[in-house]
Amino acid sequence: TTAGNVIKCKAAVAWAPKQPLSIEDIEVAPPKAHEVRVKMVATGICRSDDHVLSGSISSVKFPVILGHEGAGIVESVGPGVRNIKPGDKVITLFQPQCGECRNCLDPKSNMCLKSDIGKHTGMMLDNSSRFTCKGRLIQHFVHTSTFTEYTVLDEMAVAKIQDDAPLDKVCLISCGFSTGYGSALNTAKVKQGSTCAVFGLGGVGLSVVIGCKVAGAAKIIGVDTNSDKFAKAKEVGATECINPKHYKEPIHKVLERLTEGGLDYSFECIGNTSVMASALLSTNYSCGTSVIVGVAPSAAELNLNPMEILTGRTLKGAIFGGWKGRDCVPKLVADFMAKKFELDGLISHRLPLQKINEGFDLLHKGESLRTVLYF
Ligand code: COD
Ligand code: ZN
Ligand code: ZN
Repeated sequence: TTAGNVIKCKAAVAWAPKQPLSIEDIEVAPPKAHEVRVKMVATGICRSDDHVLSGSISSVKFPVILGHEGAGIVESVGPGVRNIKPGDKVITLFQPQCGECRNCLDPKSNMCLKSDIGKHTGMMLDNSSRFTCKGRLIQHFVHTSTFTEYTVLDEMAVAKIQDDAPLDKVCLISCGFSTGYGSALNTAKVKQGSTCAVFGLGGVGLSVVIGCKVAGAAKIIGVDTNSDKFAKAKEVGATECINPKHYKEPIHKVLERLTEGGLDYSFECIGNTSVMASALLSTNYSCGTSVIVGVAPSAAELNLNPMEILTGRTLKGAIFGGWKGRDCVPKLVADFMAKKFELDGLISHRLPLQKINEGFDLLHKGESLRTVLYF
């Protein structure tokens, strides 16, 4: 039995920014109080992992085990863990839910104050690490670290899911899918019969399209400067797609015409502040709602004429689609199992952990929607 003992296993370690990951033998300490050790089964590669690797999130300390879109099986639990036991299937939560802080207690918020996003302590809640490699301490990443055969998670960062869920698919519920889907359902609260536009048709944008479709939107317009993205967008629910490069006039004018006075909802899934402004302008001046989903460069600022809001528009945003992880992720998995939505269309590649650098190359080349790593 491995419970209570250090586990030696393989992990993809990021020793320094701007370098390929390196597959190493690491040691994973047993879980302490209110912690869970998980054998990873599948993990997606997300753009945020790449942002860290490229050095653009400078507060993350190295060496670190990245990865935050994971699903696995509980190997052992530390003292005090009540609702999770060895053998349970779980999804990792980079946006944790401690259940006790001011934001966890507010039904409108999912921004648990114990989250490590932005702070990047790189540690478990007790301020220590469970990973070592070649005698060196290795940092955790946003309470998850999924690019390893075994990881240790604080209980607040673990969602227990049903036993029959396919982990190689539902791992996407851990980040990319839920971020887009929740932006439509929770943040915008898209209504039946409404008109929507989704700017940026990558994996996150497609998940917004799926959310708009599930909400019963009448029009879902995909907007992308790369027309190669349109076929997949239509496959998952876009009713039409437009390429801003094909028009002389600004894209918000085109959308205003297509929707007779502006959209009910728009979503920016790129991380470009000028697109954020045009997404806002393309909504109805009085009753439109625009949601920021993409993460802009940290120094970027949004340029708006206040009159665009004064007339009644709403501008919103959310991390992780507004979902409270431990409460909502099991329900999202149940909805997937009940075929409310599909995830297959979002997975473009599957690779073993050993080929993780190929997965990042596919991301850089724009060839992948989501690469899922298996163990
Ligand atoms: N106009 C229209 N389309 C454009 C433009 C433009 N000016 N520029 C680029 N695009 C298109 C590209 O052709 C591409 O199809 C799409 O926009 C962007 O897609 P990807 O594949 O680069 O990005 P995704 O879908 O993987 O999404 C990642 C985001 C860009 C949304 C990124 O900001 C993100 O990961 N956001 C998640 C927010 C979050 O909560 N993160 C927290 C944990 S990760
Ligand atoms: Zn992510
Ligand atoms: Zn909390």
